[in-house]
Amino acid sequence: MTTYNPNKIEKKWQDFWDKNETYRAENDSNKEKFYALVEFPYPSGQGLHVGHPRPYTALDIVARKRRYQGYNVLFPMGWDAFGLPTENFAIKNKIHPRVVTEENVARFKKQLKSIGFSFDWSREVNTTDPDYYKWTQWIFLQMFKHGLAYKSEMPINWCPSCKIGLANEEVIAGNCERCGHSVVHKVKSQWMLAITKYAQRLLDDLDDVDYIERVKTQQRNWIGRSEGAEIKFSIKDTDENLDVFTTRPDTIFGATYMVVAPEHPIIEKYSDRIENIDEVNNYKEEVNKKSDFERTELSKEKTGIELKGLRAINPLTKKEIPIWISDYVLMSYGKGAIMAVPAHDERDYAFAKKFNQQIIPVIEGADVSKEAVVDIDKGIMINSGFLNGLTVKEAIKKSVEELEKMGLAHKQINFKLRDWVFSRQRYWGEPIPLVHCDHCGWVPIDEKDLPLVLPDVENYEPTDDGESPLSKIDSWVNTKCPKCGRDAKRETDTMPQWAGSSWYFLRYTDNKNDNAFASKEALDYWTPVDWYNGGMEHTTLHLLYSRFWHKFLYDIGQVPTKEPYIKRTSHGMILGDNGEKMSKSRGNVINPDEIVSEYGADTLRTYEMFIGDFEKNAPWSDNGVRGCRRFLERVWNLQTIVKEGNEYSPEFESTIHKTIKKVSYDYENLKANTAIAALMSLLNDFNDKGEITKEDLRTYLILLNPVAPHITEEIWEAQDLGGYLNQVSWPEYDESKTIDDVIEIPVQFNGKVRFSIEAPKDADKETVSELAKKNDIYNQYTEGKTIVKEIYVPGRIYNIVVK
Ligand code: ANZ
Ligand code: ZN
Repeated sequence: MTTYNPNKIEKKWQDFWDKNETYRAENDSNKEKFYALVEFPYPSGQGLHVGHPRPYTALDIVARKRRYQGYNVLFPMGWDAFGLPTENFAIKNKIHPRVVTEENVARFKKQLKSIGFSFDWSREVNTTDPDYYKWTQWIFLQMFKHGLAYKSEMPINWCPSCKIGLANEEVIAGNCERCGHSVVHKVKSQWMLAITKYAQRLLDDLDDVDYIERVKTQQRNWIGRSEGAEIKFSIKDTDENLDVFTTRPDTIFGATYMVVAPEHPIIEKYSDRIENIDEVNNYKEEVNKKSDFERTELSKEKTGIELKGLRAINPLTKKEIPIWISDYVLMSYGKGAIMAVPAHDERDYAFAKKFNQQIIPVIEGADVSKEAVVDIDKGIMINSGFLNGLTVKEAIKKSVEELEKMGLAHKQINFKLRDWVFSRQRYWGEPIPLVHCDHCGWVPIDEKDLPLVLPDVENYEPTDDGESPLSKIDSWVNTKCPKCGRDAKRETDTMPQWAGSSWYFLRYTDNKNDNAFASKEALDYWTPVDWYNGGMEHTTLHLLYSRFWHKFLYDIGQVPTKEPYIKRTSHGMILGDNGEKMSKSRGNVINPDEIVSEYGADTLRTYEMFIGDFEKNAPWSDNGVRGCRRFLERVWNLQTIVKEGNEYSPEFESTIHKTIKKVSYDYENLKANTAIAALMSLLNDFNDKGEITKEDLRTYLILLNPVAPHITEEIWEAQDLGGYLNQVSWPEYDESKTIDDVIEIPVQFNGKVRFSIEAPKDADKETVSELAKKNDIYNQYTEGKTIVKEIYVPGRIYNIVVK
């Protein structure tokens, strides 16, 4: 027997799988389908990161296992290749971004292939390919035609360094997600997508999908539905009302002043009445430099200016109260103005303390001498006129009812979610296929003229006025109106990187189709995606955006399901060996190529699965890598102790059945780490005995194969275990053989024993319940009834109370 040489065998099997198209998914198949999806990478100049193989291996394991279980598996890969880093590299090095992209894609592909993922490469997609972005543009045009794309002058998040507008989701703690520069506000005319029209559905339909809880929670918070009321406060000596949004109309008797956002229009409107208008304008200028994040941080020192000369009237107390401006009130939320209730709101409290505003508690027992009392849901109203004595819930209802009668309030539901800023003043993105005609306005280009191909330019840098470099190509900009034929100008903004990734999983189902983004048959068969794994950082970006696009496509009859993904899971990061995030500047980056060439792809895969709980961050450890390599060497050496035999060795039988059960469960639950541990333990048992049968080895290799596909195929072939490992069926286990000490447990219905089951001595209630359900008699006693209670006295009796 030769020694274990991964460099040789891994290349051999990768070529074999390629040549035989082993992992090709068939569109016409009567097998049950399984669509596993991992987020396609951005092909950066740095090459593959060791973080990439972690989720890819985890789903590769599931994909391989499902194939052995008889599923027709689609496990595709592609490139999310538009975007800034490539463009910035192109600018710096004077190379066309297309060339940069091609080189990066080639490198990434080679790297992914060297790790032996079972991707169906025949379905590869690339968002920068005109045959692909033709359909990105097509979908955008449908949105435009349905009124979901509109142009708006609005204050946007502007990164002065990248010279682009950013979506809220791209601003992290006040800084540009890409370059880290702090983001300012700038008014610019931008294309917007009306994702807010889908806010309620994006929220509601989370109930129907199987996403891990933290993903659902993040999306819910981001959508941020809040129920409350809009209330009108009048401005003294004017006909003007100041509208506020509040979730706590019950506290209105405690509203002792008002705050409007510095951008609020009343300032301009009444500038001649505001005595300190210069001071106010200075303050506005300061605020403009801050991000929403900085403005609304709870802990930050409150600032503000009173609008001297303007007073509001509290509609219920009829008292005159001052109006302030402060940056903690955002123009973009609610009405851009609040009634401040310092006794029961932390920010109002801090503000009132600093600027000496009156604090009136309206909840019984609230001690507001030191801080706001915000936990007020259970209190009784005081200091509140006709609301006194009511509970908060009653007071909310009553206050709105009264104000409604006076024509001063109505119920209102607000969302935090904002429309999506969809234009970028950059080169390396999909051109927006619209033309502006002075006569007809914005006109879509004819669908038969798609794709609208990105023209070559000489210089990719954005212009100093922030326009896209496309705006400098007159021959591109000047065109004819598709509607009336007069002179017109093309839109020169491009789409954000999130465009192409909002629908890529649909293209995989039928990636060469010229007539549609995918055929109806392909979509009917493959969608929705059964399992999508991706980074938590995409939860409120890509994941939300693609759900929105999908719902739109569903509404216009282009896809068969409301939701794109049945299940969503998320992985933790792989950190440097010092526990910090891997980065060049920290000098802790591990190059996957080096691990593959030194230890082998199977070791890299095994290690990244063994590294820890999938959903948690885990630090890299060279020792851990070596340990996994040694494990695989010991697997290799099993070849020295194998003898003929088409049955399990009697002493291993029970352990093998248990291992099949455990490994099958673990792979499906992203617990490859504990599956590998079980396989290590079984290996020890094999070595302790010093002899195994071919059947022992067969099952062992199949179980390990999804994690370490190359070494297992090679041993399979070398030991002549029959055909190719990649053609086998997943091993079955016999439940009874996984049970050690079996005891008999009587099963009662409403106190009468009806049958008994055999269960493990230490079985828990779930196991006993599962076993009981397998008995036909169980159905007789439960059919058409509800189970009110289940009592399991361990080892003695299982009683079910039905009604
Ligand atoms: C009075 C009040 C009393 C409030 C109280 C809260 C507690 P959510 O749940 O996030 O929707 N608010 C409204 N518009 C605002 C804006 N543009 N910028 C900053 N704050 C704004 O929060 C709604 C609450 O946030 C509203 O209810 C309002 O303060 C404030 F004991 O009104 B509340
Ligand atoms: Zn026209």
